[in-house]
Amino acid sequence: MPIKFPFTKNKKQTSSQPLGLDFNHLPEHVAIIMDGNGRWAKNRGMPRIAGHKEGMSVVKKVVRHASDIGLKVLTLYAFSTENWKRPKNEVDFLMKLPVDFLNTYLPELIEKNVQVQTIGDFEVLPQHTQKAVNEAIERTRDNDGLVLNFALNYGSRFEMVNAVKQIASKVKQGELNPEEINEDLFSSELYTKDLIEPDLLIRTSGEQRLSNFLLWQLAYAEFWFTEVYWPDFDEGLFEKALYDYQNRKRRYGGV
Ligand code: V07
Repeated sequence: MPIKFPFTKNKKQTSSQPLGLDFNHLPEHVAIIMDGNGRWAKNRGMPRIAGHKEGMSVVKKVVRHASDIGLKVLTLYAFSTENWKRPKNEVDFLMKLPVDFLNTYLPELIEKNVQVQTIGDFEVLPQHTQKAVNEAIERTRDNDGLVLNFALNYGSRFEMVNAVKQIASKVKQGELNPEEINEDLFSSELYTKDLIEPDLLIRTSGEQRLSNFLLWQLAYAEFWFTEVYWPDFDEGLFEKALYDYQNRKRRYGGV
């Protein structure tokens, strides 16, 4: 299926002129905080879960686009360690979304050569969630296209504290000398040990915070924010983020 570039459907924030993306110099790893689903629903007099459901359709669109333009890694913040504080019905609904998503979309992920991965404390998720996601990981293990990395029950401080515990225990066992502790060793104890670092962070819905997302890994990333709620995000805005990223790089990279 031919893909038309650039994708400039969104008239609100993107120009109707071609953006002139340089497809040879895209970010390799894009991370997204998909915020504003509840507010999107509230503004329409709908329950919060309706916003999450709509948000899930946007995930499909963005994954398709990321895969089509040849991104290497897309990390999506689907559920944070803080999200357990939400009402039980909302948490239950959120935990069914991976099942729902994969029921309808796993064949396309396989067809597109996408590899599914997760970061976060996976073992405490409900069995049905784990089962669906594990099946997707299993069935896409040998794919070498886009890495679709879902942050599920993820918290960056928890991740780093665990890394410190691992390192401390190696020192205690005499397997490691404190002098050998460096940034690479620390990185190798994080969930993201096998991934390249994000080049670009996108957050929707007007919030400009990291909210405990990839604190270590985003050290050198560009940050891009939009007022648009996640259910209204689309390929046009995604391209705008990539375009702005390229322009920033050009300005102080001297390329
Ligand atoms: C979730 C939809 C997107 C907006 C943000 C919150 C709600 C896709 C997944 C998913 C996760 C793992 C997987 C396949 C799909 C998902 C949760 C929430 C918990 F293997 N969207 N989405 N998971 N939302």
